[in-house]
Amino acid sequence: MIKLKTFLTYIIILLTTACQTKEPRAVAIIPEPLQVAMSETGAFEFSASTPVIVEDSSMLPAISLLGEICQIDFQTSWKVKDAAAQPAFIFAYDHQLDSLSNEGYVLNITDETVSIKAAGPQGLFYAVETIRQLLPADIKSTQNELSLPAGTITDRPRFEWRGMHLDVSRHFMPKEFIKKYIDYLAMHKLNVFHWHLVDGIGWRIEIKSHPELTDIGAWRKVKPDLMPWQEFEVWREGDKEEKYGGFYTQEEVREIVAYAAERFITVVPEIELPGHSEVVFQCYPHLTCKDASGNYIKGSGVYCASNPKGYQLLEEVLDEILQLFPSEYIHIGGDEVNKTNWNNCPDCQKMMRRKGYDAYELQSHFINHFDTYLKNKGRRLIGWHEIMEGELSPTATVMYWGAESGAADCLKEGHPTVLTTGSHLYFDHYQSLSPQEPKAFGGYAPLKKVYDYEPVPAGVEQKHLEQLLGVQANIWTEYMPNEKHVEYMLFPRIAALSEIAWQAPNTKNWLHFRQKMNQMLKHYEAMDINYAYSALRPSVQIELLREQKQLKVSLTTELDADIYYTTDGSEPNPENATLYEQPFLLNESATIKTIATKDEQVTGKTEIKEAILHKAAGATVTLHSAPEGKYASSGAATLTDTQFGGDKWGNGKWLGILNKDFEASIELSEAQAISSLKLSCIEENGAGIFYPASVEVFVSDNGKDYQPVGVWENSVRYQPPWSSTVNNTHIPVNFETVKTQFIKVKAKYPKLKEMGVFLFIDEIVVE
Ligand code: TNX
Repeated sequence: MIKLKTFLTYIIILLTTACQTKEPRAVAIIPEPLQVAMSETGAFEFSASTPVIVEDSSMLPAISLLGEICQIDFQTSWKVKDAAAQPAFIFAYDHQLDSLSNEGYVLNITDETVSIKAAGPQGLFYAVETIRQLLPADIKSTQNELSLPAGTITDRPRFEWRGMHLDVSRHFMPKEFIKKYIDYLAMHKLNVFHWHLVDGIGWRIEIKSHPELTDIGAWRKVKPDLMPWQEFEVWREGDKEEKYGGFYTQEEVREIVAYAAERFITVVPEIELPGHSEVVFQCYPHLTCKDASGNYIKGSGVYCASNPKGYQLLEEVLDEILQLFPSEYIHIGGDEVNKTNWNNCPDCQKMMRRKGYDAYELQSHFINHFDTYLKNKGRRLIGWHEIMEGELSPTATVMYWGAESGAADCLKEGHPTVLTTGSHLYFDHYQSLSPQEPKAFGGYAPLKKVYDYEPVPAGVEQKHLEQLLGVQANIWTEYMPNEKHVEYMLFPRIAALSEIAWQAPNTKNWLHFRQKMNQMLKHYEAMDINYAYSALRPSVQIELLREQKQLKVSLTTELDADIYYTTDGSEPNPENATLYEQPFLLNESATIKTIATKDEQVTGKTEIKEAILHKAAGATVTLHSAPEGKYASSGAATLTDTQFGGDKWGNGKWLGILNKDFEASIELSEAQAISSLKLSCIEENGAGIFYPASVEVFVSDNGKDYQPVGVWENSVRYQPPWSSTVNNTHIPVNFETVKTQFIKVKAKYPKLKEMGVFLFIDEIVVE
């Protein structure tokens, strides 16, 4: 029997094909080219003996890529103008194609030739990356019988800056992996590798004039049970603790920069200043501020802004950086500068008074110093958007990492800008809500959210839009100890990034992308890339049908997969479970267990979700304690909608009540016998979110006069150290069966002197 989903996929393919009259043969190229016109028939067949005709040695990067992809050492002939030998690959420059920019190309495939034309070598290289995707992913299995479908592809990128960042400070990544990373970027037609070489807990690049920076600063003490940034200390010769770290020698850096250049990738190095520099001060304590008694102030990770020695060290560092990196842009960090030290340092205070600065302007003084320094050396400064605080030099370029809603205002400041929008392009954030995801930074950026991101904000004048250089995604490695983990966070989201960065505006199409990803995942597999299964994990949506008192259950995966489920508590597998074809209804509570398969392979562990149809489901609730705006979810209705927020309190499904007791009353549609109320709560004490101190339940005959029926008291003492573990429970209040229509629940918050306290609640379960 043909599966409904497969059938629908056919229909989609037919429709897509029918709409694109010029594209009778579907091809799956990511990022989507500007124009694809495949012929109905015809193919170029080739082998190791097929000649490759080139004009000059500047074409070699494209040729060697072609050889690598096809796993063939092609015989290259030079400037054979008549191209008598056919079939042949013919690479040629065509300056008429300037309008496609240096990076665009025209790829024309016929039975006789593959003609690859571009205005420059970079375009030729990208044409070959497109060829990669016209060939089978598992090239070895083709046994050298290779063929390319006939047709013409004309292409050029949307943005000139198509970047991918990697933080190697929090966790060090070896040189060989950096090269792989560069290959991954090139494969997705990205052209900037932003290498975050310095941060508070590790200096990762050899500086010959200051060897301490890596002799000491590249190594830290491993402290069991602590995150690397907690109580950070460098490791020194003789220390007994285990050490962690690593750095790149200048020779290795040169090798990487050259490797990237052969793949048309500019390496933009980042040397953090004036903040995020704790490690520097463990090497050179005298570069921090001194307090009024002349003691160095520890802890804020910021250079003393009135000490010329700090500027001098950084200039000497930058002098070496400029020798190693030909990039026009040099990234100087500039984010999250803690200004407390400056406000407590008599010398910085004096300087601020003398110049009439506040702390923000002092920061600008620091940044602008290096803007001038770099400008005098023929380069440009780029920094995180906080450098705009104070009075930033107009020549500085900004890298924006705030939420999508702030991007327009950032552009209106008038600086050249790269958008690394934190709400969408932070690949250290979670890719799915499944408890199977490894620990990540708090945010949520699943594949489709990344894909749907449109970098050009509405309401920005053309003159400011012209300053938008492009887009970039960032990988911060606090929670990524090794390369495999970085790959997990990078893939498949890098594919979505490449479409945002390259594809012509307003032509994105999620269904088309979803279909193309089937082929791209095969490429990732053939390359042994540890891509995340997040987009192939079933997610369970439960909708309460209030009238019918039923639950409607829908199962989805972001990318194309088959989903199997059970509702009787048994473990699902493709043999015993039901193949999901359409939403189904539940008349009572059930445990829904799901798995997905892709190409017959199960894509992860079982996902389990409780569907709870309780007596207050859909009942009217009045919330007597207002939630905080950011954590208001759907207001009172959240509490009886049978939706559970899961283990991420910031996902918009939880109500967050700050520094007050929680109180809500429920009116059932008619009087019912009840004997328990469970308050579904989440805690993360380190984030100020606690379970209540007590929960009390009341009932009433008239909705006005309430009698207490049961209470639950928390036996835990609220005491630091506060854990950053997230727990999620249903706090039970059991009582003698009572028939009632009106229920009230009060939850007291624990009052703590040292911090604000949140209660997070998502459902009141009445049974
Ligand atoms: C903010 S984005 C930071 C990084 C962290 C990151 C974690 C930016 C310029 N600074 O230091 O690693 O958040 O998401």
